[in-house]
Amino acid sequence: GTAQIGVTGLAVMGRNLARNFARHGYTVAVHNRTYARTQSLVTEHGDEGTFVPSESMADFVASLARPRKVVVMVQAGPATDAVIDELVPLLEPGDIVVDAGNAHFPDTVRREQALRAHGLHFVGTGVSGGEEGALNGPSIMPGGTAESYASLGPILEAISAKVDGVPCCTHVGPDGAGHFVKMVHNGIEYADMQLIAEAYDLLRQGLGASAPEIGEVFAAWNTGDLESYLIEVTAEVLAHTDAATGRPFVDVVADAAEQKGTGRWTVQNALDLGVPITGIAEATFARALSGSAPQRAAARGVLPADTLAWNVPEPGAFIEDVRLALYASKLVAYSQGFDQIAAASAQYGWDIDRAAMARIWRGGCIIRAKFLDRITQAYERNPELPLLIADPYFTAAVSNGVAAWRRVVAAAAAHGVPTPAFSSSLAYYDGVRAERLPANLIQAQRDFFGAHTYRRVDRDGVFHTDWSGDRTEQTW
Ligand code: NBP
Repeated sequence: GTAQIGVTGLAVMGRNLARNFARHGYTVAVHNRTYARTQSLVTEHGDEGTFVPSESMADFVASLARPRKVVVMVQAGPATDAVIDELVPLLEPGDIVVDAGNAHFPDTVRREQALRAHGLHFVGTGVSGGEEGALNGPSIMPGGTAESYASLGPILEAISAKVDGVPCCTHVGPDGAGHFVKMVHNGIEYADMQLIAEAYDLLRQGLGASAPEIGEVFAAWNTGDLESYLIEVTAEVLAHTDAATGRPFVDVVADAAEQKGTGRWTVQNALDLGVPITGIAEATFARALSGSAPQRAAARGVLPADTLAWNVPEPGAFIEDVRLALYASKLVAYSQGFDQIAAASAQYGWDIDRAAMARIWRGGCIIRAKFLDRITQAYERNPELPLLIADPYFTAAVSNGVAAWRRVVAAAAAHGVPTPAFSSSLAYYDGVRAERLPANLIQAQRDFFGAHTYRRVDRDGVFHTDWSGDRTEQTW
């Protein structure tokens, strides 16, 4: 065979990835379970490059140059396993199977192990940016062996988004590292979206501003520290008018948020690792609360809303407070997400370079933003940095916003406006910087009822007090 790369699974994502490869001059073998999709790709876009269509998996594999590189872009879960099972007997040692779907990283770890036993490279790869990104340049997060990246990497880098000429693609780490990092990316996206939604709600309730007016505020914010794809999208959505009613579009959209599950995976993993990602967790739960129809119906008219009349005396100052609070909360959410990457990297032996992760998220993905450069710089200054907001730039940025942050969270609480992500981010900030937390009392309680022992501030060692007896202290 002569094709340099193959794509099997030609629904929206796979079709656009195949076109992206072809547009970059690669000869692309294409295959799909249902042949009609393969035919329509070649009929509609055959002029964009060189496609080699095959009806059978065997012909598809035979059309590829060795070592073969096969990108699998099918539904995550059993469909991915079915395609892998079909591929493996047709491949030879040294060939590379790339799973570019949204697999859960433990599945990727399992598949990598299974394919390694056949002498095959399995590269679980996060691909962000939706269908538009797949076609015009996504952020790409490949796991797998360094050996596989040597031949696969240049092709993926070629089709990835570029920022300042730098590809938004790098080798993340072994086995499940790529899909893990994509998962955390999505978790951070949840937090970022929730924070933006809370800022919108504060401006709506505090100022009585209309959606288009708030859209103008977001458009202005997009020229400063907050500049990002999500802020830009927010401004556009808020400015949009519903054709049917003539009302602002967001005013006719039902307020029950849905999710496909990557936020949940992120939070579940954070609980396993013991990493407090309060921003992502609150964002995931806020979506769940918004969708809790029976509970919301039961509360309506029974639990008094108590939203006090909110007359903000100086709208300009309030808008600036919300902006500062949003930026500080966002820094906390990102700091937490990068902590989770560090913890997973240590736990699973991945050696992930956090500076590089922030770099490949600058383009092609949903959380793309200028400020990610700041994160890269922080981890370049100190690759072992234990807390992002302890880096000098971020410490200054958070300190600059902290008074505004407190005013906004306090005012929201006083007026009955829920700000779970703003509030929990502030609580995290106050917790992580506290000289002394009330965990001393937790330890004392645990020792009282469960003899769980405690440490002392004045002496080394592990101690237990005989609570049910004479209350003398024993060294454990
Ligand atoms: P879908 O997730 O809708 O999957 C459809 C594709 O899977 C079709 O090619 C279909 O073949 C194939 N397929 C299925 Br379903 N079962 C199969 C089986 N047992 N054997 C072989 N093929 C099978 O496609 P998509 O929306 O393009 O998404 C592809 C992947 O990309 C998914 O993992 C998804 O989670 C991920 N994704 C990522 C983003 C992003 O922003 N990164 C966005 C959207 C999706 P058929 O044509 O014969 O039915």
